[in-house]
Amino acid sequence: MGLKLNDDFLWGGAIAAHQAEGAWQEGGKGVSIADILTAGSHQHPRQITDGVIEGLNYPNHHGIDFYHTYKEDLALMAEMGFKAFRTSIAWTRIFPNGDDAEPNEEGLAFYDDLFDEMHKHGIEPVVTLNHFEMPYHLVTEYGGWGNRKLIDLFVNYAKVVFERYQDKVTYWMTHNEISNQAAVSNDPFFEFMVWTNSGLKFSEDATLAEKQAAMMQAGHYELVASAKAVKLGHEINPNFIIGGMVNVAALYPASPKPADMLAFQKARQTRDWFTDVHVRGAYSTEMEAFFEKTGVRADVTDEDRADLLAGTVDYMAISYYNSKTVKAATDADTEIDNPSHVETVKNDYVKVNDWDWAVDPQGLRYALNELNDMYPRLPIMIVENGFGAYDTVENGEIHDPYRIDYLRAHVAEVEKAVVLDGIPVIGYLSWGPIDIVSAGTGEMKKRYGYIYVDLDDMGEGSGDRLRKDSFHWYKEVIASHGENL
Ligand code: P53
Repeated sequence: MGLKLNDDFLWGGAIAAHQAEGAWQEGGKGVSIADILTAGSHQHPRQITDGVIEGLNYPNHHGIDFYHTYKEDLALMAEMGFKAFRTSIAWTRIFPNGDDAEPNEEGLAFYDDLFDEMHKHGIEPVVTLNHFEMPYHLVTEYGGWGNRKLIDLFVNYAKVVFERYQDKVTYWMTHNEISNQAAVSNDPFFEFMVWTNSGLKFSEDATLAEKQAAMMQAGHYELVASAKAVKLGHEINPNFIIGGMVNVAALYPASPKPADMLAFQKARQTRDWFTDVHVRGAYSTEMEAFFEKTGVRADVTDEDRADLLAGTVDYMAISYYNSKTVKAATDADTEIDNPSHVETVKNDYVKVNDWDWAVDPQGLRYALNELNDMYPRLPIMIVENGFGAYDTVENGEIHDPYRIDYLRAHVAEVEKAVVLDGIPVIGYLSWGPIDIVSAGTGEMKKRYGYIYVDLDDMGEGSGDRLRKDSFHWYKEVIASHGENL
């Protein structure tokens, strides 16, 4: 028998609208930035196309058809005993273009039904406002989050949904994984992150410094928009619990060599500066020094600073998948002041999955302790954790011991963090409780679910839902409050 968590702990799972709903042109929905991302793979990055191009595969167009299947899908979550379920509102269902004068009633009605259905099962909705799916029109007409006007457009969208669902939703978060874009590099994955976070696309000849400046300016507007939404949300319903959301990869230095330690520390500051503004309402002194020196993030007003301070978050939502080990890029680094001076290296102490993500359960306990060291007593909700893997179906059964192993090991570390370390973790929502389209690669075959969905990378298949072995395992975990792993 293992450790046990309290009755009010929020066990459940999490998805995002663009990876699940499909129905990309139904109910008055507009085109989002996810609708022009092609399918990729571990080897080939997803392409960002100029609009939708005939003949290419855009997996988010079909998702898993959750827009039509949510009732049967939620019934399966309820069968596992879910206490909470996280999804996002597709901004483009509410404001198809992002700057429409009036919201789209059909989109609003869809989420009314979705949240009502959750409550019928006693499942608490946990809602992300902006999960990699801003209206594409805001990119083509405004230049994405590089434009200050996005602040008001976002806050207006937040106002509409806060008012509409004020009696149905308590737990909110503003931007999904806002800090993914923080580590600027020439890696194609950075291009993907800054697109999904900010709707920014760079020309071929843009320098790293230019990319960094654009990202930091956009990030600043996103943070101001988040803070204004938090303040407004509390005015609309003081009981709202509104958070920021970041990916937390546990960070380690490659060696105790002083230059590696400094590189590790700088990588951590890069990872954490968005969190810092969400929680403290101000930029860290390290970030201020960096801005000062480089002259980036030019447009920051006194009013912005006041807004940031007035809209600090009630909790932090985090995703955790892996750890990352870093070293100084060169021995000559006397002035490690830029993320590009940090190199990620393989850690021989941890294994990787088929997509080279380091599997490190203890790193989750480490990351939770570290967060509580930085922001003592701030509630933390784990809103993503899971194992992307290939599954095979044999006679209608899916045996996924590798997934159970991953989840068991991570949940055990969460329980140690809560019970033994006293970290205020309020929930554990694993990623993709039902198979969905991968964000990073656009594949269906990178599966996280307890529930198998019979669709392939081309979106072909019956769409049938099947319970994997992990389904029965997670049901028992929840029923025993985490005691039976
Ligand atoms: P996929 C990068 C780094 C960490 C998490 O990812 C990330 C990403 C972007 O892929 O994404 C989060 O589907 C994200 C989800 C996503 C999930 O992790 O690439 O919030 O939308 O599906 C898993 O395996």
